[in-house]
Amino acid sequence: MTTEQDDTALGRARVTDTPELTAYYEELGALDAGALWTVANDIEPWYPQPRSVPVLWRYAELRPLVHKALGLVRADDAGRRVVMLVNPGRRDVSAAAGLLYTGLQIMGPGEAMTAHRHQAAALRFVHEGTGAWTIVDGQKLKVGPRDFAITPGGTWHEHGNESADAPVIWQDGLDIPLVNALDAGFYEVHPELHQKPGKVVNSSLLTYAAHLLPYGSQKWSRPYSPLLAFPWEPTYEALLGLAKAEEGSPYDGVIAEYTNPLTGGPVMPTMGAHMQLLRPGQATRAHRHTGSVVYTAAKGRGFSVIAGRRFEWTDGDIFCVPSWAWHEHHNPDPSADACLFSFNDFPVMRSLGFHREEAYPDHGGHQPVTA
Ligand code: GTQ
Repeated sequence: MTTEQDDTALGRARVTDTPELTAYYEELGALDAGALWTVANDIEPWYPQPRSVPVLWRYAELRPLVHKALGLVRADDAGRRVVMLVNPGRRDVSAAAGLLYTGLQIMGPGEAMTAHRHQAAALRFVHEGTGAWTIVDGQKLKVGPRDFAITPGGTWHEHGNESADAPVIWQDGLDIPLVNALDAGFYEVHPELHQKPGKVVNSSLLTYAAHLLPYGSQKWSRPYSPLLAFPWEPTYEALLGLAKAEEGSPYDGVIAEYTNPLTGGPVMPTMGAHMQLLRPGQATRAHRHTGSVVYTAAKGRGFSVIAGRRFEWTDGDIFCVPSWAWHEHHNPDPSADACLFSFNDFPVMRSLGFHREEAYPDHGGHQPVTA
């Protein structure tokens, strides 16, 4: 089923145009109708045909342009001051890959954005700056470099930077293109423009971070994680521990998912996120799966081979793996580990029964590199 087949096969549409048929298609078109066999092979491909292509965005190249936005637009006017990363095959929907959006948001010292909420879910991965905060449904979170935080769909949120001298740059990941593809988008500005945060900062971390389920947590009935922030240090510690205890995945190295502590499942119903560690010198085997992934090099350097192309990455670089593309990750450094943060639409794929995965069959699990 997944091997390449061609559309001359019996059972596939193979009608050649004639003047009579062309006239018939026009008659149908005039009634807002059409003949299935003219599009059947395109709308029912043998296997996924993403319009997204593998792309790598270099942080060193984007960073000066992200900084430039600070002087060009005021936060109040822009709403959010964000440089989007746009896949050349998905410009029409502002997606970085598949139906996932990503962008680099910059906030100057002392800046604060206004509060809003929308159906789209958001997540943040901090690239630089120590002053970032966000208020999610009245709960203030402070986040630093390499921390991960979520703003689930429908929650009020506003962001800012309390540093006196340095900007914050964090990466936003949203399911905006998915929500729009399903015509389910709503957006509201907070009636008072700002929330009144509770007194306790990082309260969800204080509540849930110790692998203990606190009294009262059974009452949580929302479809997302009550734990909203996942700091880097314990995440990295956990991966180092995991690397001692387990071999990990042949395709991803030492990989762990950020989870909802109440369910063990993904943090939000539409997007999941992982942190993975590649041991010194590790080369993973290639595999492919349905679902799109946006990766951020969080530590170290290495390269990934995606659909036969080699993409070199270093700290801060962002790259994407479109659905069903073969991919493998390499950390050629013999003395240092490398970490990749990533987010994905796997929860959607799994809940709809669309999840599929297969291992690369040849060459000892590695793709021939063509570019
Ligand atoms: O922070 O709410 O990059 O609504 C794009 C849309 C960030 C946000 C983005 C958004 C946000």
